[in-house]
Amino acid sequence: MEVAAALVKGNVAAGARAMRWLDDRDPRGADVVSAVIGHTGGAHVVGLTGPPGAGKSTLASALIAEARRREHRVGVVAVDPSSPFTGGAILGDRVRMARHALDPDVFIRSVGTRGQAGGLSRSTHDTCLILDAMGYDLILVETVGVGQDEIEIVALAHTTVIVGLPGLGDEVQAVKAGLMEVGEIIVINKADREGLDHTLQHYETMLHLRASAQPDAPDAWTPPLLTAVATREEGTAAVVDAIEAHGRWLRANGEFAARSGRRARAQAMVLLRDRLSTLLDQHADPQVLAAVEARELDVYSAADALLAGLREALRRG
Ligand SMILES: Nc1nc2c(ncn2[C@@H]2O[C@H](COP(=O)(O)OP(=O)(O)OP(=O)(O)O)[C@@H](O)[C@H]2O)c(=O)[nH]1
Ligand SMILES: [Mg+2]
Repeated sequence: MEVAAALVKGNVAAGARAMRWLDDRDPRGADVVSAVIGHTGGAHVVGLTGPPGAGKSTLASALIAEARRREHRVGVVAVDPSSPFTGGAILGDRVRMARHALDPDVFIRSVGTRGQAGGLSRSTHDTCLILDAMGYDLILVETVGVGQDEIEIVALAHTTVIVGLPGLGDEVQAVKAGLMEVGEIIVINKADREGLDHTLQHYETMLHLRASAQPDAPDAWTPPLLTAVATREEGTAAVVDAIEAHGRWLRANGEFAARSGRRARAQAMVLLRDRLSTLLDQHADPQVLAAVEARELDVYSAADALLAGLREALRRG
């Protein structure tokens, strides 16, 4: 298959086409995935998450610059959680990373939901897979840490970087949303702003509480607490150091492959649910539905009848 062969050689147009097919649910997308799967598994997927405006895109741009100096090839996935409303944010993402637009070793893509349940994680996963096959060895996934969908996405990365900022407010929300439990590297960005010491103390306490809640393991990962001024690229080399260190830790513990495996497994379930939902729409017996609507049949019996109908349809192929 031409597109698959070209994209594993790093051809950008072929990669973009495969991503579009996957977005459009064009069956050629699935063919590409099955053709390139043997070329995947090498990329280190890093989730960057935190409250709106924390400086995630600016930080991503600085991390790209540093990672390029270290000869990484970098893919970036900017996740757009609520498509109709985030035109501005995505535009901001593009602007902040624009200086890398002409670098062939950097590939930046935005993904949205298109209104489908699970659509966000599906598009993110598909995009990461294609980037991985294209030979991008470091993939940054930027999400706003607000919704459950986004938390699920970051939980599936190899490494999760929480981006906080001085001043209490939104980042407390992020902590409440359970992000703190999944963060492996904490970066307080906008360290040039007031209230840094207070915020650092707050995060130190959180990390301390988290560490004491976990059983002692000699080889456990201790999340570093870093500060950065992304606009001036200050502290950003240390963030790349931490990402690389976490990558080494994951590989040394067999966790790298384990996390990739869990991600693939979760993705298979997402696809299965997606297909079942299509099947349900196709095979839901209109007579049963009409009977429920007319209140001739209760909803529980209706669900049983619809499921029996679906089983029968599946048996017939
Ligand atoms: N003072 C200061 N401003 C910064 C820093 N990093 C980013 N900014 C500014 O903060 C604003 C938001 O930055 P973004 O990188 O768009 O933040 P974001 O987290 O990607 O925002 P969303 O994607 O909309 O959630 C921009 O005006 C940046 O220039 C920093 O370290 N210090
Ligand atoms: Mg952004």
